[in-house]
Amino acid sequence: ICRELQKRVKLPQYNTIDDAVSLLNKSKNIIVLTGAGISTSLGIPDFRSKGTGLYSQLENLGLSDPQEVFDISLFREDPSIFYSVAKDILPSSTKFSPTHAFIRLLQDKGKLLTNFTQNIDNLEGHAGILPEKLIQCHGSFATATCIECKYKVDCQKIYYDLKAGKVARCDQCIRKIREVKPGFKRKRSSNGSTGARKKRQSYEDSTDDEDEDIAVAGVMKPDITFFGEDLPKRFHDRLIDHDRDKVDLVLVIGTSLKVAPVSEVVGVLPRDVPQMYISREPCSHVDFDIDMLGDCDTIVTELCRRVGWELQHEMVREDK
Ligand code: CNA
Repeated sequence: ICRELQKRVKLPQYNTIDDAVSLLNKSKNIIVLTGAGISTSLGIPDFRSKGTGLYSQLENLGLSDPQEVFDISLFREDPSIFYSVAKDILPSSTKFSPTHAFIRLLQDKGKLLTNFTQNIDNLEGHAGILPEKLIQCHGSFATATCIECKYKVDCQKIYYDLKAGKVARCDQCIRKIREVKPGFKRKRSSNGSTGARKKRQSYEDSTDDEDEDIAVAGVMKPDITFFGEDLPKRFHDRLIDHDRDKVDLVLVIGTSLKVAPVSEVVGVLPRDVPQMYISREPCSHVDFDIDMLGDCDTIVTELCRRVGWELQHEMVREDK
């Protein structure tokens, strides 16, 4: 989308939280652009928050640039780096945050044009955002594909490997390897469990035939977009061909807007469409009309209160 990019100029008529409330009230086609900040209240770390973000935790992996964890060439070389980190982002429950519930509320009020999410935790679906209103710009953990034979599985199939930080291997590759080895027999390990199960505990340490088969089988890669990979075609099609002429308000929540091309979304939308930003830290490289800095769950709850909408969520305290 770079070709379409323009430097945004602030609209002088929108400044205050009252302006934000009136914009929410009158808008009918809102683009909500979200990032990792909307899931941190659930215990899922973001990338760049100092101290708690994943990048702060990656120094001990000896990476010169923490983004390398999501670099496709490095994944092909050594998938264990990604697998050692993925378990932290993969949600262990279907719980969603008050901010997810707020986006759902916009949908229920008929105001949500599209939720462009950079998140890969798949929690928008659990919050009830309709697939036709959701663009998962960086894919998600919902499915995984073998990097060798392209065999696709539901991520539930590799969930235990993901959660254990173990590199998941492709079942279809393993089957094929065994088909060409007719003498192969499944072995029992000394503790009575099958060799395959033993592999799940530690294929790296094992030396038996079965474990060697598994270790050379293709690696499963969750269908998230790594640096160096194209974004889904739907992202561009929806933004340029569908949303650009309809949008009447842009709401950016919980993202540092540092990852292109999603960071460029704000620059390709019509200049007269107001844009608001909700996050803990200011976003110095974009001129939003209204910046609301702080915890996003608190801010959306307050916005709902002022608009007169009831935001129902177990984490939202009702002050009478
Ligand atoms: P980021 O660069 O880490 O930025 C997150 C932003 O959210 C920062 O500006 C924080 O200050 C802010 N923030 C954190 N917590 C809150 C909060 N409670 N309230 C308000 N603001 C908060 O992450 P981005 O999303 O900008 O970067 C895009 C990457 C992150 C995408 O490629 C994702 O796939 C990737 N990611 C996703 C997840 C997830 O799916 N939950 C987790 C970690 C990383």
